[in-house]
Amino acid sequence: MKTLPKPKYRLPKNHPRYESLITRELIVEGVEKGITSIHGLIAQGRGEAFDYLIGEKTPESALKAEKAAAAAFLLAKKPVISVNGNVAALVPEEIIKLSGLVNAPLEVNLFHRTEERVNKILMHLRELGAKNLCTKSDAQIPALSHERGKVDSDGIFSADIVLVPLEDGDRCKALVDMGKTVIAIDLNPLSRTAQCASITIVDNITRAIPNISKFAQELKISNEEALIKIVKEFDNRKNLAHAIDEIVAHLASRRS
Ligand code: PTJ
Repeated sequence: MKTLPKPKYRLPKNHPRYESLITRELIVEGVEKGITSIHGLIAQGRGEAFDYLIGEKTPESALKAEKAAAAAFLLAKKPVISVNGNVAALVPEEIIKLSGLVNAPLEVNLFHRTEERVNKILMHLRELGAKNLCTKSDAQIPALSHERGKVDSDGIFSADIVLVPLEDGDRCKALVDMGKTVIAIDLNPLSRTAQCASITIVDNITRAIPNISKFAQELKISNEEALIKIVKEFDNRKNLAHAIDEIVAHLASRRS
């Protein structure tokens, strides 16, 4: 069961934006605990704006991508889940569950990296029961000069599949250039990460991670051939175009 933060102000459960306010509270709490970067507040605001545009529910295109992501994870030889400060604040229990289901270790990889924050996030994940963690930073992603380039040689560096939730940057391209399959979760279908990932999930991470876990549970009994078919039939370009069409259709439906 998810531990929800206790807001310092009164937050009535029947408030029409209760869920959204609780999500904000999780990010604020993350910042106060030193887990989430202060820039994470801005990222959350951007995410919220795009969530409005998709109607604050998982669109069909995202469900398709979430299913393809689950199949890709089940086929992977060495999958890794990358964790940043927003992910650690919003869905820590959910990524630990997914990590167990698809046997993918968690690796903390930060844009605004400080050793103090890396250690706080690791401690936070361990306290919640995470056991499968990649904790070294002994390798470097080629052609990526900023702090996100520091990775674990047994984790992201040698992974065949990497889940990169919530980032808009050049790491995705660098990982794709290394020959990896990159699964991105990003509410902005136009971000650089969304555009260059192998499988892009345009959905809120709070819905996307439980959905991937649900599909992974369902697909666990499928044979390899069936999983390969799901991944092969998934076309990221087409699916991103579908996500944009869904935004346009949602906006049009609100015009009257
Ligand atoms: O913890 P750090 O130092 O690694 O920093 C993490 C953040 C997220 C602050 C950093 O990566 C960053 O600044 O990211 P950006 O450039 O703001 O990009 C974040 C992307 O995630 C944007 O495209 C947002 O639309 C998207 N986003 C934000 N919140 C969510 C989201 N996507 C899915 N679910 C969300 N809740």
